[in-house]
Amino acid sequence: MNVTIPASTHGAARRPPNKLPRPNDPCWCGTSEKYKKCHKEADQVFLKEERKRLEANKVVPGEVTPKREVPIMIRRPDYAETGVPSRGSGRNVRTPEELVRMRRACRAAAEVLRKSGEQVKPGVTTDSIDAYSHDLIVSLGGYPSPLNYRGFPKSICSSVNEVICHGIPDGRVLLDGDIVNLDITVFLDGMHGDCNATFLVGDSVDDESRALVRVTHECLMKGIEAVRPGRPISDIGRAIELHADAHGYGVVRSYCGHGIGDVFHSNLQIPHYFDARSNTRMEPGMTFTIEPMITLGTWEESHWNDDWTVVTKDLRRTAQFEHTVLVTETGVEILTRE
Ligand code: HM4
Ligand code: CO
Ligand code: CO
Repeated sequence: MNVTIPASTHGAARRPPNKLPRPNDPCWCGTSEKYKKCHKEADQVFLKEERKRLEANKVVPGEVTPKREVPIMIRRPDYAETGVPSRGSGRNVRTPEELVRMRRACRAAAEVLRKSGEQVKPGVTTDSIDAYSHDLIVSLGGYPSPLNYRGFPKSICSSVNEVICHGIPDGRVLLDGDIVNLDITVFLDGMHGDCNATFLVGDSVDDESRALVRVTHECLMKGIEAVRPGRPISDIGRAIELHADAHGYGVVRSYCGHGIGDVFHSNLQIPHYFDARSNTRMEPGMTFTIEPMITLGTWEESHWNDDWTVVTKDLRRTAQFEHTVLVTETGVEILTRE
């Protein structure tokens, strides 16, 4: 027999806000009751249950396969053998000739990201996606920039659910309902092109994660729209943080966008939050990445003991999108487009 459960409001199993009221403050739910008399107890139960659920379902490291080979014909970056990248020229502005080569590297990265994203489906391992991306990059005449960069063991980064960035592709299968970020960087014609996107695995991704992925993409686009010659770098993070804040999301602080060109990561830093110290002014010819990592809960992170994998401290989900962009005379050009 079907019974209709009446829609309740007070005490309903609804997610409490990230910033909880103090006991004597009014409840977050909109009544005039004090928090301690209203949702405080229900929130404690909810959060305890959620912590248990997140702990039980967290991503665990899988088997990492041996380093893939790159044909001897393909031009490699300096760190390919040693793992130690050179400092680069220190110039943030590219010459027109460098920009021709930058465009080729960036277009290739965009193609590899799109096609690798098409491989995302339940039952597939992140290692098999790494193999696919590696082979495609090599077939385009490129070197997969992450491979052996400061000893990174794989050709792409794959970051699932609570993994913020720098996930190492491994034998874990993607599950229906996961979200996964693929971060692709291609070294081609002596230049690096860097982009990433977060993909939904299967059809049963929850609405909260779908909203996170959509808003994270909006954060990237708002950051890009803030790029203008003569303006300080801090405009970018201000635009991103404003949009994340409006949705109650966190902005990861320890990883920033970066200058990119003949080196994978140059000294130029692009924070995704407002930082008044980022007062360097954007100049036509600068190339850098914008790659906000946005979290459902806290922006604080912890690290696996593999030296690479960064996860949210509260194990809630996080998403990221990235483009490599060029500052033009009038605004911005997205380079990682096909
Ligand atoms: S290494 N992806 N990313 N990412 N590094 C292998 C795959 C990688 C990074 C990275 C985002 C921001 C900054 C960096 C970086 C130094 C400090 C050496 C310049 O490594 O800034 O590296
Ligand atoms: Co990185
Ligand atoms: Co990057």
